[in-house]
Amino acid sequence: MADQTQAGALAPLPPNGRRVFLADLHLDGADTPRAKTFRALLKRLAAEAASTPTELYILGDLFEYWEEYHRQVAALYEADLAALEAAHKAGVKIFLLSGNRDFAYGKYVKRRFGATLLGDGGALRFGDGRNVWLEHGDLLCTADRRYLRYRAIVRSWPVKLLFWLMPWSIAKGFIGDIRQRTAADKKKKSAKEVEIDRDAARSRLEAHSCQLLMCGHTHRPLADDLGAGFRLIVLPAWCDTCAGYREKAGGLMAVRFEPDGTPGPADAQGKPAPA
Ligand SMILES: [Mn+2]
Repeated sequence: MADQTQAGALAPLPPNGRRVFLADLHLDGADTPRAKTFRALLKRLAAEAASTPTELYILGDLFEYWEEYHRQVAALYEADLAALEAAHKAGVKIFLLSGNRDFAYGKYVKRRFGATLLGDGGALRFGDGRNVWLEHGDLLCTADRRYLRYRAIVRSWPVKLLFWLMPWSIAKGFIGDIRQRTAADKKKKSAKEVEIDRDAARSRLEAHSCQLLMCGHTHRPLADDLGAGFRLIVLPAWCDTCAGYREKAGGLMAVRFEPDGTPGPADAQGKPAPA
């Protein structure tokens, strides 16, 4: 696993700055409510960035599928990419972690919306002094052995080379096939297989000298202590709730977003909560 701790890492937020953390948007190129709310949120962040340093962290599975070998992939997500680009131009800093769906990020997203790629994980420092480790969460589902084997294969260079060489007409078929299999596979998985391994989470925090681990992937939101001062937050899946987390001077809080991008208080499940 690439150690990204140095990539702009551990920089505390400027006093008036804010960060937004989202995961598992699973955008598919259609004008779904989850896509429209995301674009509305980007517009709002763009407006805020004029007066407030604003950072957006996407903890993987922004897109249902991503690679940069075929221009047809980016074309599919044009409305979302245009919204990300507009936010970037307005000053929003955008950080992407690899998901199990969208791990093949490269030059395109850097050029198009200035994305900082954090790959399989990255660290940052909160205003309250805590060091925070971010990752997608698939590597922490250690009971899901079949997926972890598959993961190693699809990310290997021979498979990448194969996809690079493949004409779009054939690649498209493969992608549809992978999506169907993943969906069918998900239904077959046991509860344990889709759970974050708490020991693995704790080891990760110890290895990177962090106290809080934030991830997504399981679509089972959670905010829990791991003991010895360590804490785990599994973000709600945006595709289910249009919710996430926000850090500003007051600390870290769960938020959900109205269709126009207005934030409101939420609980750890991403459900509306009293202010
Ligand atoms: Mn995932």
